[in-house]
Amino acid sequence: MRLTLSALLATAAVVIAAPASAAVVVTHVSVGDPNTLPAGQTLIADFNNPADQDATLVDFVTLTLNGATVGVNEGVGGYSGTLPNDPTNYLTVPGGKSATFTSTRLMSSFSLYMGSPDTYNSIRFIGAGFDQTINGTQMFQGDTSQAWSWGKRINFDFGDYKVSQVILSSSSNSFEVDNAAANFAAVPEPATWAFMIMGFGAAGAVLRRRNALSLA
Ligand SMILES: [Ca+2]
Ligand SMILES: [Ca+2]
Repeated sequence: MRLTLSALLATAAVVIAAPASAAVVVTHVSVGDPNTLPAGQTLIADFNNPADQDATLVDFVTLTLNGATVGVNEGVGGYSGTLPNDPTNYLTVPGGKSATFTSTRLMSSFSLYMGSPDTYNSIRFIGAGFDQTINGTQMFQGDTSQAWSWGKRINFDFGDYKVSQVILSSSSNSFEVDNAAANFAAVPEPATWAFMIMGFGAAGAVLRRRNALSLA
């Protein structure tokens, strides 16, 4: 089989090319169910231990609570609402504060069980060449009830993009969430890397041969 340089470069371009679409797809995947996770997602944080607020269940994710609280005034009007069917502790992001998940493994989707929908809640996703903020109106799909009886798992799918940081923030009290989960992108197999390196090597060899021929 004879591989031309253009074919090799086309293959390389497909591997390297930046994804075309840039929209986070927001889906409400379950109602009133704190615990069921979307297929393929891993639980990151359950916020059940107020004494160890940034405890995470996977060692490649860190959580920074920039004024957000766990086990503080949960269900106290004016500060933190409640999450239906969830008797455990959860994360409250009050006005002017934030909470940041940072992962060394890239995420292809992320989800949270959320309560009391507020338009002033927001969630920001950051990855290589990617930075998108979803506001409360988008996140809760127009639901502005602020009802404490409202509880849904909301999933954020990044399409072809990969996200390494998720920032929850709110401009007023409060943004209440529990049981954060994510689908972590597969780490390329050694064989895949070997194939790519061989491909680049072959492209280089063709280039060198062409240069040698043109000098002749
Ligand atoms: Ca919890
Ligand atoms: Ca709320």
